[in-house]
Amino acid sequence: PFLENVVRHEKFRRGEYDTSFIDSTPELFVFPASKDRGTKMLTYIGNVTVNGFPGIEKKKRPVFSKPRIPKLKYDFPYQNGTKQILDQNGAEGLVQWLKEQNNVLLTDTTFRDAHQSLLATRVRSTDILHIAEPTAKLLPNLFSFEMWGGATFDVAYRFLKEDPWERLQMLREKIPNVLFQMLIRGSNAVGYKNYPDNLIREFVRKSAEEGIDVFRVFDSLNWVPGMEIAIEAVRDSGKLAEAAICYTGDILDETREKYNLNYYKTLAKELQNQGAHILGIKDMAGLLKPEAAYRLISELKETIDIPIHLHTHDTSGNGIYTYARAIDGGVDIVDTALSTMAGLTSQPSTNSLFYALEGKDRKPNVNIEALEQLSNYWEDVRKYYHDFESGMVAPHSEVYQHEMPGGQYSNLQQQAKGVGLGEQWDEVKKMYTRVNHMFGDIVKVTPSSKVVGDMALFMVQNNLSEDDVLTKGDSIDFPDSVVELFQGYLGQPHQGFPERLQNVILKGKKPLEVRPGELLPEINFSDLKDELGKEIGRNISDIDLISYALYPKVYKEYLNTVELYGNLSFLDTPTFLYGLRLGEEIEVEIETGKTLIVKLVSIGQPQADGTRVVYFELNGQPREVNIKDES
Ligand code: 3PY
Ligand code: ZN
Repeated sequence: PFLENVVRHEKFRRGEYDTSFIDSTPELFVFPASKDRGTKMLTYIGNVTVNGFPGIEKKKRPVFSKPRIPKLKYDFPYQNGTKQILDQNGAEGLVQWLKEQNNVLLTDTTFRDAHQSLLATRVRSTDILHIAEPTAKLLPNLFSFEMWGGATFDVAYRFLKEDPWERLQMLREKIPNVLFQMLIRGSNAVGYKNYPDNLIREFVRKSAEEGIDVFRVFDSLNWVPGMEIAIEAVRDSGKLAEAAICYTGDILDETREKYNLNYYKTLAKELQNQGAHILGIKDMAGLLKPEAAYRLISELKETIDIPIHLHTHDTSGNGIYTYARAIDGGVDIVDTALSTMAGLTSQPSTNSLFYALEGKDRKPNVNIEALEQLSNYWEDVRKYYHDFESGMVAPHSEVYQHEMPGGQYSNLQQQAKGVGLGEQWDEVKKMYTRVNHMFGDIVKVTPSSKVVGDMALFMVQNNLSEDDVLTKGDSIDFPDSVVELFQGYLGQPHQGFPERLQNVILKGKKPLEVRPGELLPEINFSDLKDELGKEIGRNISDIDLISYALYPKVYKEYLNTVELYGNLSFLDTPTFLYGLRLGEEIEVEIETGKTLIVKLVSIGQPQADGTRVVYFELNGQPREVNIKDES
C-alpha cells in the first residue's frame, strides 16, 4: 500500500520526486513474487469462466482472430499537430489557426462516441491503447480525438472495472500530438444530475491537468445557465471551451415552430458571449437533414465569428450528405469515426467522407490508406463486443420520428431488456415519441433523454396511456428522474414545462426557479477526504475524491472489485468477457515487462457448498481457486 500511495501521488506522477534511491539501493525493491496478484486474477478468470459476464448471455468463449495492426510503417517520431499549436499559442492562438484553415478538419470519435453509440460504451482501455500510437502517427492532421467523457466515465468504473483517469493518462502518453476532446454535460458533468459548482470546477480543472484540451460543454435542455460554470472553468484552465447547442426538431418543418432557425441563432450568440472559443452543434440523434445543415451552418457563419464544429449521428443513413452540405455552408470541423466503427447510431465514416468529398476544394487532409488499415483493427476488435451490439443492421429513418440520441439507443435497449421489456422494444420506441410530446417537445440528450426513456419504460411496463397519466396521475408514483426533471433539477426547457402535467407529477411540490447549482451546498473536499480515507485506508488523491464525489456508490463498488480481483485492465478483452476455454493459455502483462502465463486446466464438479474448484497453471505451477457457481 505504501508503494501504491507513492506511485499514485501527484508529485510522483509529475516526476518531481527524487527517485535516485531506486538506482542506488536496488535491494529495497526485491519483493517476493506477489502471490496475491496472481490469485486475484485467477479468481476473476475462474469466476467469469464459470458464471459468465454480467449483462451478456453465458457462453463458451468464442474464437477471435488477433486484431490486425496497420502494415503501414509508424516507427518514426510523432509529427506535431494541433496539440502543439494549443500548447504554444494558447486557446486564442488555436482559434486563430482554425480560422485560417481552408480544408475541413476532423474529430475522430472512435474512442468515445462511436462505441458509446454502437457497443453500449463497453470498449476497454486496452483495446484503445493498443492502437493509439499508430493512430496518432498515421493521422497527425486531425483536429482532435474525442476519447473521454459522456458515458465513458461511469461505464469504465461500473461495468469495465477500470479507472477512466488511467485511460486518459495512458492515452496521453501514446498520443502527444493531437488535441484530446471530451464531452461534458454542463452542470451534470459526466453524470445524470446537477452537481455543486465547486465539483464542476474541480472536475474540469483536473481533467485539463490530466490532458483534456477541448471540452464540448452542453446542457441537456440547451439552458445556457446550466453551462456557465463549466465554460468558465474551461477558460480558467487555458483550454478550449466548445459550447454546444443540441440540435432538435427540424428547421425545415414550418409547422414545428419551437426550434426554428432563430432559436439556434439566438443561442449561438449567447454562447459566443458566454466565452465559447468554438460553437458546437451537437446533433445527438442525427436529425439534421442535409439542406437544414446547409441553412443552419451558413446562417450561423453570418451570425457569429467563432469556428463551428458539427457533430451528427448516422442513424438515418444521411450523415455523409449532411456533412457535405454543412461543409458547403462553411462548417470548420466535423466529427467522424473510422469506418468499421461508423454508421448507424455512430458517426458517419471518415473513410466514406474522404471519398465523398473528392473533387471538392475543402476535402480533409487525411491519409486514406491509414484510415483503411486502422479500420481493419477496429473491425476485429468490434467482434469482442458483439454481445453489446444493438441489433440495428440497417439505417433507421424512423429516428426522425422518435428522435432518440445515438448514444441512447443501445443503452435504453439494454435497460428495456433489464426490466423484461426486450420483446416490446418497438412499443418502447413509440412511447418515447409520445413522452416527448407530453413533456412539451424537449431537447433529448443525456440526462434529459434518460428521463424520457425512464418514463417511456415506466408507461409501457404499467400499461399507462397519456390520458391515464393526466387523469390518474395523483395515484401514480412517477420515477424519481421524472419528478426531478419537472422540479427543475435539470434546468429549464425552452418555453417552460407543460403546466398541467407538471402539477400532476409534482403533487404540490414547488418547482425551482433558479439554477440548481445555486442551491446545492458546495462540497467540502477536506471532509470528503477524511470520509473516504477512513474507508479505504490509503492516501486519497484528487482523482479519488472527484470520482467519489461524482459517483459515490459506483466508485466504492469499483474499489471493492479491485480489492477482490486486482487491476483487471491488463486482461485481454476476450478473457475479461468470456474467461478461458479448457486447456487455453494466455499471457497477461500485469506491468511493463512482467508477464504471467495463465492456463485453464480443468473445472471441478459443484461441491456441497455450491462452489467449484477451478484448476489453473500460473507460470507453469499448478494453482486452484474456489469459485461459487451462481447457476
Ligand atoms: C452523452 O452525454 O453521453 C452523449 O453522448 C449525449 O449525446
Ligand atoms: Zn453524439
